[in-house]
Amino acid sequence: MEKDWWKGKIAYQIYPKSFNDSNHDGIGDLKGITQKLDYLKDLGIEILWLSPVYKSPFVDQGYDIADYYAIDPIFGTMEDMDELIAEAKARGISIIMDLVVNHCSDQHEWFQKALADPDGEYADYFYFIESDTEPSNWRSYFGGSVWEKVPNSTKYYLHSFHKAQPDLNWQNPRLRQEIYDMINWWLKKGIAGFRIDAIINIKKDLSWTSLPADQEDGLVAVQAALANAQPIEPFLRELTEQTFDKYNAFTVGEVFDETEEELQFFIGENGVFSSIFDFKQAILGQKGNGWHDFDEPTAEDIKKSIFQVHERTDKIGVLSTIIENHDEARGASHFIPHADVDTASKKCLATIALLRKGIPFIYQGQEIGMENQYFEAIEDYDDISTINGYQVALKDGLSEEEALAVIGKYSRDNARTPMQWTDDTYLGFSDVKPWLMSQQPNRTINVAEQENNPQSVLHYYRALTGLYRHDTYGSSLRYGAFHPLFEEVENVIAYERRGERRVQVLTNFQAKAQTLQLSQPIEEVLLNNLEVLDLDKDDCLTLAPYQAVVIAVS
Ligand code: TEU
Ligand code: CA
Repeated sequence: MEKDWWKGKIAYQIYPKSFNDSNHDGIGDLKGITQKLDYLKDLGIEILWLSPVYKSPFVDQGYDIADYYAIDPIFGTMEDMDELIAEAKARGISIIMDLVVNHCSDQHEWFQKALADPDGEYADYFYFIESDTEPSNWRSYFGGSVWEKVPNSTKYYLHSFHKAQPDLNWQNPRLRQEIYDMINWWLKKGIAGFRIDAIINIKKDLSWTSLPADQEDGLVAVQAALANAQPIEPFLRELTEQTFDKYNAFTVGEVFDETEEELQFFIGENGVFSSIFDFKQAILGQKGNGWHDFDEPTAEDIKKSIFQVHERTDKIGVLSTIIENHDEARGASHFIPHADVDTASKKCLATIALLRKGIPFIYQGQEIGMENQYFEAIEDYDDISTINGYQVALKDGLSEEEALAVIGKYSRDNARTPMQWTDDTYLGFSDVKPWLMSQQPNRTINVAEQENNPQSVLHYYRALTGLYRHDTYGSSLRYGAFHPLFEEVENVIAYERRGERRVQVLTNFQAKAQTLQLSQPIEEVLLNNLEVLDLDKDDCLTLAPYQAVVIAVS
């Protein structure tokens, strides 16, 4: 297999609990995914990332792993997994799994053994710290202290996320070896690589030094302590050499806030990962005080962010790009102004996202333009982070109604509801009540309807991914350089992909028309999200609101 086999490919993320239920229990499963592989192939998918399917108590929806070598029974069996890998492969689709090794579940055998003997060898798989009181004032990602008392002991253990997700001690060579063995076991099985969860958190400030509080609870976000942590490089270098390198695996790291230097280390020549996600657009407008303190991103913000990201990164390595994932609001609801959300604007957003340089990850349902979901009450939400976000908003003085509105916008459950296959009672996802569902799903958005509608968002996504396979222009879109165009024209997001050929992507991300003077004649129109093309004899192209046009120039 070629070294960089994954470059220029199109990826898709599945949230297994909510993709397709094959055995009538209201929970998506592996057989359900296998049944939909032809759908994914038709969509042009080449890499498939599964969010965790390992054995788990699901406190954080599978990101709390109780056994890395087992499939959770709600998803099926190891045979189902082998079948999925083989069937995907037969369709030219590589499967990557979620690698969650900053922490495991408190139900994992290692942690159970550690609890049984807080001074024994397994305690050293975790951070068990002797202390009269919490060793530091760090706040976990899901709220509250990162420290929890070890029962029947004078020690505390560290959890950067939920208390049911104890952090693993990467200082311990035995723990590291266990992780490498597990990774190699999966790679040997035939998976093509991993998306690597929360990986920057494996480094710790081992002096457990408290920092100035950033909120009234006296705590400080645990991220702040990463600045004083021991270097992460030796761990990741060893990880890669012991595992991924041997299998030529594709790896994509979940990395936030990387410095220029770290970028080199992660994805540069000799980088430890194949790629990392570009989260710069996802976090636009975040001010660090919680979901209730958030500025909505404008078209200009999005454009500046994308241009800056490519300027900074393309000379170093390959990014994986998203507009949404299982931790974010739906892209259509997040990036398009509320009044403008429709088929045209969704296609416009899709054009920008899929044709920019990098490996685009389409999140399940994005390809039909699924939007944020309505939940009536806080009790209807499942996600622990949402419940925390709600409490933080209340503490900051918002009314219950206001707090609910805020989480309605940013809750992770917006993206975690069932995939909408049909307009049936349970959306063609299941024939019984799904594990999570909005009281008022927008049933008009569904695969069955869009299959029959050539103007649909789904057909448009197929056309976009079809361009990657275009005989003449495909390779320029997959591998070509990224050059901003019309940077100074407000609310126009446009760029050229330049490889052997030149392809220009011109989008008007606003509710009013905008004229562009093209610098050369159009050779061929490769894609247009509207029926009209307003071009005069002097190569003045007037884009209608949310029009997206992809053209070839010589
Ligand atoms: O997310 C890590 C992370 O730092 C954030 O995305 C965070 O979970 C989110 O902003 C809180 O609202 C990864 C996974 O993607 C996420 O689903 C898990 O909950 C988390 O790790 C813990 O494994
Ligand atoms: Ca099921």
